Amino acid sequence: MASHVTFDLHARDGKARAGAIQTTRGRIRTPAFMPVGTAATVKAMLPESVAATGADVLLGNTYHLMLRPGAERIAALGGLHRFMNWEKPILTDSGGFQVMSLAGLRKLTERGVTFRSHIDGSKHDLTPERSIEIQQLLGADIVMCFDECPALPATDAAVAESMRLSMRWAKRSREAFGDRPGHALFGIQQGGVTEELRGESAEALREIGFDGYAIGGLAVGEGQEAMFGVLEYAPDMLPRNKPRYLMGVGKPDDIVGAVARGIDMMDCVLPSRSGRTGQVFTRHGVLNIKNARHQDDPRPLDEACGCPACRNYSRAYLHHVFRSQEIISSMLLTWHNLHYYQQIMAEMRDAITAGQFADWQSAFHRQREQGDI
Ligand code: PRF
Ligand code: ZN
Repeated sequence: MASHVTFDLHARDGKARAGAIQTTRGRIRTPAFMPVGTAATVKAMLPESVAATGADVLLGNTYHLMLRPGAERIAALGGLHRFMNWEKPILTDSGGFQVMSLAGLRKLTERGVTFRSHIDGSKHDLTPERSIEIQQLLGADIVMCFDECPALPATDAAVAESMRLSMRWAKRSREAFGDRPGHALFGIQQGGVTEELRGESAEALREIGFDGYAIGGLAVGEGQEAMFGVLEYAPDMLPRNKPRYLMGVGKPDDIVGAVARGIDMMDCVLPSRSGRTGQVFTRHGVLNIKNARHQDDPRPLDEACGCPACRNYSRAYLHHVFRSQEIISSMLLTWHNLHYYQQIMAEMRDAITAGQFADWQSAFHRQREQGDI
């Protein structure tokens, strides 16, 4: 299979891995964190600002973009990269997960899923074939298989049935994708928190063959301990020479724990969404800028952070603009949070390369335990 998307591993330290995915639109340094640009924007950020935080790749969403403004419209306007003014790689999620969490009146069949739009109630159809077509119209560099993700807890029988449907859809996704040099297709492992089902899913995906492998179906209510439990074995079931992507994760300590267990890529709305709700992630833990204790505080959010919010503004100012619902509040806090996430990723890549990941991880946890922020 011709593919100009390649993955090179540079270093391993324990189970943690550092490397790079090379695409025609540039290099994705791994472990990578992908900011979420659901509606063709990382909310409150200019694309050049997102790039300045250190992001190499964005995540876009089939579900949102098919509903508004429509995949054919974006294609006619030159594709998603041009439409949103982001030249670097884009990975698009396939829509199944968003249909299940956002859409109304869903009906699931072997063929796919019909649902009503959460925006205007209009009726739509998604199948593996249509999801792949939409992602192609958008011009995604990395395309995800169409899958189904059951909410946990669920019975083993329900998880097994859903996983097997997702594996049949993975086969159809692969066939619909065909051979597209310069574009990659990732499979998505399902199977809940059951080792045997995760194994069966991995085997089905390996047999079909993908350019990368995602771990889906986690961070859906099972808790960190159960998620880490699955990550003790699930990454080892996937090919070592391909990127492993943990979907929809997570908080900073989830991300560090996932990298320690062999994950190469992640995405989450948390840093950007929290930026708009006043939740700030720092080396010392989480703070809420809404809190009155910040109103006279001349210090930055984090004196060691190099982002514009920390270099140029006090906590008192950020508290004030948040309370006043000024737009700059979302801009500055989102920038800080994304910068912090990318800072962690860069430090982890360096630590893995230097063979000092365990030390880095202890220091990460120690700083957070010192609390008092
Ligand atoms: N499948 C897809 N997207 C996802 C997930 C999944 O299981 C998750 C689960 N955390 C987040 N996003 N296609
Ligand atoms: Zn900052």
